[in-house]
Amino acid sequence: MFEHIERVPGDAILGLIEAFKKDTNPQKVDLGVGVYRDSKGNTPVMRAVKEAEARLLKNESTKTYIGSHGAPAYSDVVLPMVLGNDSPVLTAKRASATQSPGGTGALRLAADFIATQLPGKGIWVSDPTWPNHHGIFTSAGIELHKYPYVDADNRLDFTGMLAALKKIPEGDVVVLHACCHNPTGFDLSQAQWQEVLDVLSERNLLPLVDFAYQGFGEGLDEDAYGVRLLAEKLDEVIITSSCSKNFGIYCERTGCLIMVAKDTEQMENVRSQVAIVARENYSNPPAHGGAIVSEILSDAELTAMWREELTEMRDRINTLRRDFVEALKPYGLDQKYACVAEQRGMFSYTGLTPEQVDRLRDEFGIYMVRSGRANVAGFSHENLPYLAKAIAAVND
Ligand code: PLP
Ligand code: TYF
Repeated sequence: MFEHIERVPGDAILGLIEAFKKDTNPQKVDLGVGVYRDSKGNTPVMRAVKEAEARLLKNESTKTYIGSHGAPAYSDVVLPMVLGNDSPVLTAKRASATQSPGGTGALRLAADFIATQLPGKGIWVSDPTWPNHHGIFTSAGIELHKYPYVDADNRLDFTGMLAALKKIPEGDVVVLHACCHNPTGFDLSQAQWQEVLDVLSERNLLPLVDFAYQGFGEGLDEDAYGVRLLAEKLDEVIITSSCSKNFGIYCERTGCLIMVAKDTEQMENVRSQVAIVARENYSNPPAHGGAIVSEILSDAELTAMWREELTEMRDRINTLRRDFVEALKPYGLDQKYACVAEQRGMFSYTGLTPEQVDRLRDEFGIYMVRSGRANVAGFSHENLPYLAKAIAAVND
């Protein structure tokens, strides 16, 4: 039965982890997979998470199923985190939250919902986008298309993006990154979100906003600007939220699908269909990550501790962005890579070519995705001089 099955290459981003481990260069630098690192290169468990887990272990009384929508306590804290404490969408009771196995699980729920409940609708993703978007939507049977996002000079191509959005067939789905665009780091300004809103509204397009990095760009509320604008101004919005990065609970698989509908009645109809999609995929989501998040966000002391740690992470990344450009000054390359200080989130489209990325890996033990995407959290004040020297060498 299995004779004909071909072996296929693994995920290029995850493959970098293995290649990096095997490299014996003592100065090697990992700028590959999108996981936060502290100044020592570690991805530690956040203090607020440790404390929440201690409390959970002490108080947990059952491990029974939590239901297809997950724990109500989790929805109760995630909805205001994403939509805002005083959101009119919440007051109007037109948002439904379904706990999911990570942001990826939420994307899969969204994909299956679109495929079964909105048959024939195409989906539009930015070019480039997180490669998993392609796989998730096409494997659900949805026709995938791209809109431009970056120009040939490695800048946000907002004009091209908007022109393309204006030509999308009415009723199709448009995937937008809420903040910290993966892989480029180019985010929309508030004025640009407004222009996107106008096109979505005029052309009756359904936004699917992928919100995997809330708090990693400018702040928890600042990063939610676009999400909240669309949810408040449009009748229908799909949001996929992830707690993997902002709570550092990657392996606990903690995310949420938020469906915003025109009114409570329609929201409840949609919600009943999402429950079926969840049930047919994995029945119930894992409970632990959601329990950590609700423990933290329902306790003022833990919330303050978590916010402080998240701020530390964000500030570290944004400082490293500026220091990277500064480190390139002696080589006369600061203007060429100035975009790194302007981009936001974990990633930067540096503008390095695939050939330069190959040389950085082979000659210097510096690992990043061949598109030139670097995980900025992999920079450190120890490795910046080495990185700058290596980048200067591959620019000769
Ligand atoms: N969407 C984007 C753009 C991402 O970069 C990620 C990151 O890994 C995800 C979704 C999914 O995150 P999770 O690990 O929560 O599944
Ligand atoms: O883009 C990244 O690096 C993160 C992590 O199949 C990731 O989003 C990468 C690839 C993948 C799953 C997660």
